[in-house]
Amino acid sequence: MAAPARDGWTVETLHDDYAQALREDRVLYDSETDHQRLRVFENARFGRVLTLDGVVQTTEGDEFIYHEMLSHVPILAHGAAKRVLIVGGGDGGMAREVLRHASVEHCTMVEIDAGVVAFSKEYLPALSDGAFDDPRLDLVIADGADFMAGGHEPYDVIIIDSTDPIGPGEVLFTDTFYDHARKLLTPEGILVTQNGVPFMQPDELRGTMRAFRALFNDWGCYLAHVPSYAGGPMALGWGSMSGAGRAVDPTVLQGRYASAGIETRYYTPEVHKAAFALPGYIARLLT
Ligand code: AG3
Repeated sequence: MAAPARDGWTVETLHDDYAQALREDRVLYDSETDHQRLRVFENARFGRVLTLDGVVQTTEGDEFIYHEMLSHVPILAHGAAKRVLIVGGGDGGMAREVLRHASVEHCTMVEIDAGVVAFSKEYLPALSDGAFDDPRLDLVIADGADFMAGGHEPYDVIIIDSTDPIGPGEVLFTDTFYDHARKLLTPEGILVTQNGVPFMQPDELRGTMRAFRALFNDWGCYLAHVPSYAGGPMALGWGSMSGAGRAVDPTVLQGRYASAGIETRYYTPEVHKAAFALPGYIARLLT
């Protein structure tokens, strides 16, 4: 049964037994693209909120947490990432954070929905903050799964900035997709994924971790607290053929962070290391 509608509020449709509601102070956009229903409204606490098919994707207020943690953690753990691939991420927030690293020479972003990109530039310009004009960015409008299956020069970091595994995002959670991602990584390369909120969506993380165990030498997940992804911390998957990235020393991370010269609001080298500490109920989903 869907959560009851409330006038002037958006009630999220993601979970069966629990829903968050956000007041809509002003609806800025509401329309159907070829792939999904897109809405943007304004909320006093979160700023502009983007929903796809009734699920909160990002908000101006707390997007920094998710985007910083899915970009700086693998990039700084790698230490010399030159080529980065983003799958999804049409709002441009992930590309913005990736391109803050001067060491990144090339960033490919594969987004299935051209509508999300065009629309985000207009209604959520703070998200991309000029990233779409960066000459290092190569925007490809294609199905991420098809792109992955084709031959490409390998990447040092691959970031899956997906929706939940419902609708167009579903293929980004399959074993075949992860296997293709693995083959597209350099030997020290790192794959990171969006795996939902494990308290509410344990199977989403369990499924990805089962696939990672079979594919990667070093695998696991780390956590970030994003208020608008309600229901507990969000799990971010980690897969690599090399253990070097995850084992990196805190002092090394501090040095890399300092020389990258980027200012962050959630990420710190200490938070980076601590994010891999898993509460028991989440650790059990990995066994
Ligand atoms: N995509 C991740 C949305 C996941 C929402 N899931 C949830 N609340 N369990 C974000 C796209 C931002 N670039």
